[in-house]
Amino acid sequence: MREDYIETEYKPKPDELVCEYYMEPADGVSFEKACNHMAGESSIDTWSDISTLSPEKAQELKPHVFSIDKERGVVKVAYKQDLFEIDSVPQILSAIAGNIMSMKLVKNLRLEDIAFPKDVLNSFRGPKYGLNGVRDLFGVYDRPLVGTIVKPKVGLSSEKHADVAYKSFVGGCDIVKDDENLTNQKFNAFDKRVKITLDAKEKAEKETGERKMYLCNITAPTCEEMLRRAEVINDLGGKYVMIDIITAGWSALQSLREATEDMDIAIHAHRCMHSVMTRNPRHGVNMVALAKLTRLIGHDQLHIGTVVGKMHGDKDEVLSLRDECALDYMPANDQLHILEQDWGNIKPMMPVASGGLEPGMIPDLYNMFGKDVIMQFGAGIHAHPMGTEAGATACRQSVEAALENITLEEYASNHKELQSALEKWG
Ligand code: CAP
Ligand code: MG
Repeated sequence: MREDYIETEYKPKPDELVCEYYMEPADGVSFEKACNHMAGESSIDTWSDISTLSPEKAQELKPHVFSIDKERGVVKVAYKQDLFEIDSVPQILSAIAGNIMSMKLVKNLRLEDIAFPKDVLNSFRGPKYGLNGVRDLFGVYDRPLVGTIVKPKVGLSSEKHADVAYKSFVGGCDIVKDDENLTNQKFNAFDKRVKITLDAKEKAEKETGERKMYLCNITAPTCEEMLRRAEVINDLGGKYVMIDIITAGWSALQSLREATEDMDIAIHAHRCMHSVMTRNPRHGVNMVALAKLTRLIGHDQLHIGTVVGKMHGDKDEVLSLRDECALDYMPANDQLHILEQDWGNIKPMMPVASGGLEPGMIPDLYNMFGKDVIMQFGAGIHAHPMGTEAGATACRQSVEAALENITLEEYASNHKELQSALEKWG
């Protein structure tokens, strides 16, 4: 190990990818040693002296640890883009969040953020629709979009699934989404479910005069099958797919984005299992980094958390995620471990707030996120005392109240669905 990667005077160059890490060395290991090994092992070095790489080449490709804050455990590293296959998220992650996470030399290590240089940005498509394209799909510009996840996650027949979707749509949902556990099971096979749920969507569109979208889960055992499922949806006139980004894997996400370039299909990114990596504030990968990779690849919308609902994620974290999804330029924020990112031509994604939401939370969500968000309700619609349709209606009523700045209690006095929701959830 060369152990000369620390250069705090160094200024990152435009052809370098910058990573911010949180670092805790193991007992008895100096901060500097841990930083050197982390930078070396993620690029051109290993645990003992090697002479296979010429000194000239090592000089050209070596990483630079250009910022160290021992007190806060914050380290920044600049990596030459030539170290990477710049259009491969799996390869980039194998380097910057790979074996270094397992080294005994570190007690804890967390990849907080990645800033992509222009050449990396330009080698990805980014979202095809993005935030504004999603709005165009619905023709809705002046309010948050309301979605639901059919519940329970698994167990319903395809017919029952389509019926719950229909009731959600006519009640007021813009979006109906499959749950993450539902793919292609015996009780609710993919091909049948897509067909009859899209039929239910069309029926509801005719009856309500609103554009509706069905986000069918195409997560599959192989990329081939995942893409077949996307094509089935496209052939049936569906406009959306949902994919589970962590369990499907980054190659699947890149393959899907490539394939949808020739289809009229938007991509909804569901992130279950992310907390295995993101929840521990001292180790793993910050969700912000995963969100940026998802945007780079080109998914149109991503779950970001809610603050008020059932999932972990404080306001700082959720709003950072929202900004990283939705802004064209992200300013650096040292306290929040955010690196500066100019997104160039990569479109913004639509953020999705989901997890333990019910109609009474909508004003708080609206205050936090404004109108550029999809608010998604599972049990908060299907557990409504008057049923699914009324649950969806209660959500739309609550959105109206929030937009008009009327208290929910007042609005509920002549809107019985909202009244019933407030009685149940308080
Ligand atoms: C929500 C949900 C979503 C989570 C994902 C669930 O259902 O369908 O998958 O929101 O979490 O299965 O829990 P409810 P996140 O509305 O009934 O809670 O958005 O944090 O990724
Ligand atoms: Mg779910």
